This record gives sequence, C-alpha cells and structure tokens, in this order.
Amino acid sequence: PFLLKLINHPTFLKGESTTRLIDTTPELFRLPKRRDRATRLLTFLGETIVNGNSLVADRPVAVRRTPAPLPEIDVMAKPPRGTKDILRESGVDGLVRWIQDQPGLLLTDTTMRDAHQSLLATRVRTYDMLQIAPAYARLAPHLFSLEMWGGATFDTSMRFLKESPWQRLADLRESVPNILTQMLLRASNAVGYTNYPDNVVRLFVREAVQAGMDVFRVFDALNWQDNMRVAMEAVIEEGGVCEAAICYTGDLQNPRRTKYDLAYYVDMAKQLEKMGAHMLAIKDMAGLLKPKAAVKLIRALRDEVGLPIHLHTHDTAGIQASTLLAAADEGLQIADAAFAPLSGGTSQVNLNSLVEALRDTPRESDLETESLTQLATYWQAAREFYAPFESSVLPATGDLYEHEMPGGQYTNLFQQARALGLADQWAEVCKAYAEVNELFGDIVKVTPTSKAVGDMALFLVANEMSAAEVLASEKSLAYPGSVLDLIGGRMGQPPGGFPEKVMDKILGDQTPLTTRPGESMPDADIAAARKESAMLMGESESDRLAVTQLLYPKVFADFAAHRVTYGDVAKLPTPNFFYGQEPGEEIAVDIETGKRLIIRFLTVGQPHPDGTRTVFFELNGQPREVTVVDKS
Ligand code: 3PY
Ligand code: ZN
Repeated sequence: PFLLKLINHPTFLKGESTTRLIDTTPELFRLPKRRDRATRLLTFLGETIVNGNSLVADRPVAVRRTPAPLPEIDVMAKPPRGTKDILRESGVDGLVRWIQDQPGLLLTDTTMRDAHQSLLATRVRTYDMLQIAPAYARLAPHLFSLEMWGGATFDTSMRFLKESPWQRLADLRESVPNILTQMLLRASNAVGYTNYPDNVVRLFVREAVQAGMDVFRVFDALNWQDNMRVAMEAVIEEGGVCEAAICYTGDLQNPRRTKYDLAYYVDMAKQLEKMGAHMLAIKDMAGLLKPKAAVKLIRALRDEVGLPIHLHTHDTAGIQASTLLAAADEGLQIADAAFAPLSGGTSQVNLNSLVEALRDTPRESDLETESLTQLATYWQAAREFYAPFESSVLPATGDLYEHEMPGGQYTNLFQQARALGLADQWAEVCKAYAEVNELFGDIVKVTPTSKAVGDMALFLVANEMSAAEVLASEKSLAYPGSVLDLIGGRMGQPPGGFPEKVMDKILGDQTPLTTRPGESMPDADIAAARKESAMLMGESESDRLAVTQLLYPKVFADFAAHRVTYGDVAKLPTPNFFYGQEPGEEIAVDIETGKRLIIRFLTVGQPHPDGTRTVFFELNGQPREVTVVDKS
C-alpha cells in the first residue's frame, strides 16, 4: 500500500522530483496506522453496544434518539455580514469604534460554553454545535459573538467527550465565518486550575488565535492585575481582541461590605485600560450584581474609562434580566445571554426574551424574533440528548448573597457534596462556604479560587468543624491540595494578601509565595512536549499538541490513547456516542468532507469462551464484524 500511496501522491503525479519528498511530505513515511478509521469507530460502537459508555453509567437515560430539528436554510448562500467581517476589514480599533457607534444592545450567545457548563456539566458535544452552526451564521448574523470555547470546555471535551477542543474551535470557525468567536481565558491559569509557566500561556494564546479565536475574555480569579499581564499581552500581540475582565464580588449596594467598593472596580478598570485592554468585561460569575448596583457601576465605568463594556452574569437568583435591562439603560454596549432552552437558573439570562424586552426601545437589537425562535427550537431538542447530565435545580434564596457561589460551581459542588454523603447538609455546605470566604479574607471566588473555597467548605462539613476552629486548632490537618495552593500563593495574591493567621495555620512550615507564580516558574520544555505529544497521538509534531500536553498531561495522554484505539468519536451522533446503536439502526458518519460511512448495526453474537463477543455490522453495505471483550 505504501508504493501505491506514493505513486498516487499529487507531487509524484505531477512528475516533480521526489528526492525531497521525505522532507516535504513526511506523512507518507510514517508507519501505517494499526487500523483504519472505520474499524476504530466500529470498535467504539461495538464496545458501547456491549458494555455501555461509562460516561452515562448509572445516570438517567436520554430517550431521544431522533436528530434535533434544524431550521431550513440555504447552506450554499454566503452568510450575511457580521462582526467577524468588521474585525477582518477594520481591525480591532475599527471593531471597537463600531461597537461604540451601535445604538442597540449587542448580545453574546453563551449557549455553547457557559450555559452548558453551568447546566449540563459542560457535556455538550461538538457534533451538536456543528449541526446548528451554519444556521447561526445565516439566522443570527447580528450577534456580537459566540462564546463557544475556554473555561472548562477545553478540559472536559478531552477528559469526558474524548474529542479535540482544537477541532471544535476550527470547525465552528469554518461553519460560522461571519460572527466573532469568544472564549474565557483564566489568565495565567489558562484553561486549567493552576498557574502555568509564562511560555505555556503565550503558546496557548497563539495557537488559539491561529485556530480561529477572536475575542479573549481574560480574568484573574483574585482580580490580580499583575497576573493578567502575560495573557493580555499575548492576546494583543497575536492580534486577538483583548476583553479584560473585572470579577464582581460583594455588594455595591451594601454599606457594610466595603472591601470591593466602586473605587476598587473603577481603579481596576483604569489599570486594565492602561495595560492595553480593547474592551472591558464585568464578570459577575455568581449573579450578585443587583440592578441598582449595576447602574452605579456602569455609570462610573462609562464616565471614567473609554472602553466598551460587556456584562456577564448568571441568573441563579432569577432576577438578573432586570440587571441587564438597567445596565442597558445606562449605555452598556454588550450583554451575555443564552438561548431560551439553556438559559435561566445557574446559566445566563434568556436571550430570546431579552431581545423582545428591548424591542421598540432605543436599545433594540437587530436580531429577529423568528430566526431566534428557530435556533431555540433546535436547542430545546438537543438538550434532550443530555438528560444524563441534568442536575436538580437548586433554588437560590437570599443566601446567594452570603455565600456568593459562582453559577458554574453551584450544581457541581452539590454533586460533590452528594458524593460525600452530605446532600442533606447542603445548607451547611453553603454556610461553610461563606465562612471560608471570610476566613480567607473575603476573596474573589471564581475558577480556580472558588474550587479551593468549595473544597475547604466540604472539608469542614465532613469533619464537623467550623471555620473558627481552623484558627483555634492545635493539630495540623490534611487540608485539600487546592487550599494549600490558594493560601500558599500559587494562584496569586488577593488585594491585601491572605490573613497571616490563616497562612500560619494552614501552611505550617511552608513559605508562601508572595510574588507572581509565573515569575519563579521555569519555562516549560516545548520542544520535548512537541516530540512526546506527537508520539502519543501518532501524528506529526505541532505546537498545538505540545501545549495541550503541557496544560493537561494526564488528560491528554488518556485522550490520545482513546483516539489511537477508537478514532475520532466526535463524528458520531450523540445518542450513538452515549448508547451505541439499536439492532437494525443505520447511521451516517462523515469522517471527513465527502467521506461518509454508512454503519448499520445487526446483532451481537453469543459470548466466546474467552469472554469476547462478536458484534456484526454492515459498513457501506458490506458485512463487517468486530470482537469486543464483554465486561459484564
Ligand atoms: C470558568 O472559569 O470556567 C468560569 O466559567 C468562571 O466563571
Ligand atoms: Zn460565567
């Protein structure tokens, strides 16, 4: 087959010299893959049919198997002009001017990132995003951006869904060429849970821009500007749009909460402007910004800072639409919202109804009702695929303003509490969360600092301890690793530092870091990571694989092993990915443009003496079988 491949290669056919072929086309000289793509996918389906997918084991079953209905659109028609065209034609400065000139409130749709991160444990697959993507381009060209990457999605797409986050970005970019892409970047924590060396952060940003990312919302989980600089500079240098975020915490309306007052936020915004931010985000990750506080904040920021403002909030308390409307009245330029079926609760405000609330007002957007309804109809059906990941709705009471838990953490921490047998003590966990925040000096709580506060709260409730007892305790306790990281300064510094007494108690003899963690971290060895990651994936070397491995070594290695064994499972429809196929069911799988596999599952044979079973398929009309181990 090698010779055949060689003589059919375009370079060869054109009669050009082959002496340098090994240099120009190394892919021809790699060892052939052990198994072809079809066999690998059939193996995955066979194993899922026989053993199930561990991802959905012991979870509620999704009954929907039929595809979610797609709006009728002409996919051959060129999508109308959108914000990406403005960026392409006028550059970042032109885009910023354009934003400032818009009379209507612009909207970012978070459905493909924060909404499912907050409601469905970040499990929505690329497949379901790509189905609807061409319709976005044609039905909602007036969206400001699509938040569809970053935050927890980078990790979970590989860890759980066994798909490449990079492919998701590149494919969505291609399918929606006219709307800006947007991501959440945790500054020096990149898309992880701890600070990374500066060269890893820079490389990640460069690769993200090259893969199609436009707008980077950069935040630091302690609002420490020093720790945002490397990421912000990288975004600016690589030609991305730098949307620097202020994380909102506390309560501007409450005269007793003075640590995070208006001057604090305005000062931070000015700093971010000086550091080169193109836009400003107010990141209200816990949905704490009340309408009157929003008016105060937006008014002050509009007066004192020249940058467009983008407001992000979570509707955990159920009243955040009023905050967005109040902010819109103050001249807010952009708001985050999610399509109706994935909105509300710990997710974002309802995009469909927000647009209508502003209809026939000076802040009316150009988005059309019927087109938005069609997109929402799709998401309503698509959500049914994810029934295994639905969580019970936790009603937020007034205590939300006490514990200040981020929307993305709320349901997650409840699941963790349940796993520890503490579900019935949820109210105590929330209370402990608030106490831990006080103990740590009243800090910004968002990934990853929120995880440390949550881990500590669970630790206290599980050990029947109060936060005050931590300070009184004479014993040295085995605190969670995230807490040691936070108090040890490895996530950065909060305003005023951590309380001395807490550092003494929790760290014992360990000396805390008080400088920027990236300053003392040696650069990562990118050349070595390029080699190793390529070997693990069985692909040629690239910075993209290297940075993925540097960010998540173990997750990447597991993902690579899965890819080598089973191929690109992102190409499978969601019901088949979770549940395999039913006897007689036929599916079409596009493994690349123009290359379609028609897979019909026939039956499973009786167990063989060695514990394996044969699974019978028809592949493009031809009988095919795979042998899998029956784990039952
Ligand atoms: C993330 O960092 O993933 C968040 O969504 C924080 O709000
Ligand atoms: Zn959020």
